[in-house]
Amino acid sequence: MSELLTIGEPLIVLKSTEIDKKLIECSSFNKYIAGAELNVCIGLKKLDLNFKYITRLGDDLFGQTIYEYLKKENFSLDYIKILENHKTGLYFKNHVSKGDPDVEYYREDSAINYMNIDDLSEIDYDKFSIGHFTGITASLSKNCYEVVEKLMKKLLKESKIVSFDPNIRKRLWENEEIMKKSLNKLAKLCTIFIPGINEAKLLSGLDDIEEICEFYFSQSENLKIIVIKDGEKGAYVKQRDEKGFNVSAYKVEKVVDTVGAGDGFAAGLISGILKDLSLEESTKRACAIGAMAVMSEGDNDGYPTEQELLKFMEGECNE
Ligand code: KDG
Repeated sequence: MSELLTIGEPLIVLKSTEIDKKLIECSSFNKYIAGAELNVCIGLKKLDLNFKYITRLGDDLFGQTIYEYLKKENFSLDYIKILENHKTGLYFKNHVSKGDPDVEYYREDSAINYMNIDDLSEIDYDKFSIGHFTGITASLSKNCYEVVEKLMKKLLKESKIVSFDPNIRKRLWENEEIMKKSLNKLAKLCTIFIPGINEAKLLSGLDDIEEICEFYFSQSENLKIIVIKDGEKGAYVKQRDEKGFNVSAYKVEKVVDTVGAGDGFAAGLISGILKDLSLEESTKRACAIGAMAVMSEGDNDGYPTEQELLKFMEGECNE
């Protein structure tokens, strides 16, 4: 069966229990597990799909928490290592009733930053049909950028599907210029590009959606599909040399937490591809999981099982 390969930094997130308070005023927090690519894996796990997650954890309490979780959830531990005397990434976020929360990261020098391209020699690429990457991992350090770039190049060379979500976190980059240049460079190494609409505008410097697609298709022959996420509006899908189409969003009763919705979207899209569904059907699954994700607390708690997903997609009418 086809399988996904991804790499990323797992994090502990401490989320405030108090609503609409600034982080500095918050005194009570709940603990969750997060991390963009780990969220995608959790999404695929819930859907009973196969993947392998490459990462490094510190040998601290947070690393242990994440390792125990991965073991309990039956993750393959083949490419997961605990590094002695290293730290695991941590972040805080507040609880907002509208918009995106404030976040504060403690992840400089965490275990994953000590990975380098030599660590990739142990990977058996044959069994993977898709690789998924985000700009978050690439932003963490020079080592992490090189590892992501190398993996993307390797999978491309092996004619695999390579999806890339720029997942912009400005504060993780040295400056905006470096961020744009680096993310646009990585976008050349993917076959499916999955930016949010505002990310696509910022990275391309363009406003019009067709011009944005043209910009990315013309900068790389590798790129076959662009799926642009547009929150409440759904997504715009464009295949090279074909007419683009829109996929509507699913109705969200109440937004509880927006973080992790994009990873849910990616998990939905990838799940459709792994199941050999059409691009339209895969994007519908993506929109549905994105909608389900924003209706619950943690970064990945709202992700559905296959049954829950199908029920939601049948029950909800597209807006
Ligand atoms: O996409 C969701 C992620 O942003 C979240 O789970 C934590 O990886 C994370 C980050 O760096 O913000």
